[in-house]
Amino acid sequence: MNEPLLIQILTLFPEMFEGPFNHSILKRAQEQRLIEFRFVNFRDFAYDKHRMVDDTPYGGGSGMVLKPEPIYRALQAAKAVKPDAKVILLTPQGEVFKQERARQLAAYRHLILICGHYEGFDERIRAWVDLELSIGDYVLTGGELAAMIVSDAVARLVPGVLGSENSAVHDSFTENLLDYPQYTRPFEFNGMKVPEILLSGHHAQIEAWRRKQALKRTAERRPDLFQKLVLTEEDQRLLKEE
Ligand code: 6GU
Repeated sequence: MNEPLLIQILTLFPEMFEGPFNHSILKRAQEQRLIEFRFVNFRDFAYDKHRMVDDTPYGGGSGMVLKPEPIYRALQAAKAVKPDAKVILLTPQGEVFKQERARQLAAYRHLILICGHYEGFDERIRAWVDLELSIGDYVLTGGELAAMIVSDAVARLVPGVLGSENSAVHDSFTENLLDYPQYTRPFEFNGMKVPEILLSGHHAQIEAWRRKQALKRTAERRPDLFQKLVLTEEDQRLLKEE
């Protein structure tokens, strides 16, 4: 039995993670010991009598800045749990998180995610991390939601977390490609019918139809992804059909 992927999350708000991490696939993955989450509250590493984790910015200005010492100590404690951690800081200034990075992170045995909060953090924290990640071009109140998203995307790529039928092999085939349209019963609903091809039983034709729909949908909705695709001759033929 493999050791689980350990994801340690440094946060002032560990309770925020209770909902997302304790349901459905992430819950089962923890029960199966495929992944393990641990929370380190860096307030526990603030040793002054008020357990201060933030302070006013040097140079003036509004808002509070996370202090370096509690995060440094929490990080040392987290690293001691298991060697070879990849330390990741969640910040809107980081690399935009993509599937390719998720796949790379799923190969690690130990990830440490640091959630910034409030208005910002002391710049010196940056020196202790291997990677900075942002989940997109918008501003969140803190790194917690971003850490949940990164954790979820990485966890589902750990072997055994998903059923074999929806495996990561499928992902790598379809990366940069939007999903094809899916249908289930009933055949007709509110006058809208399921495409006949899906009832034909012709597996090769169904696969070709799905591939074509996925390609067309990607071209229309996400030209940025479409231009990254390496199209086969068959793909080019499908795109030229009616
Ligand atoms: Cl990682 N943190 C915050 N606060 N806002 C974000 C983000 C992270 N990624 C996108 N927006």
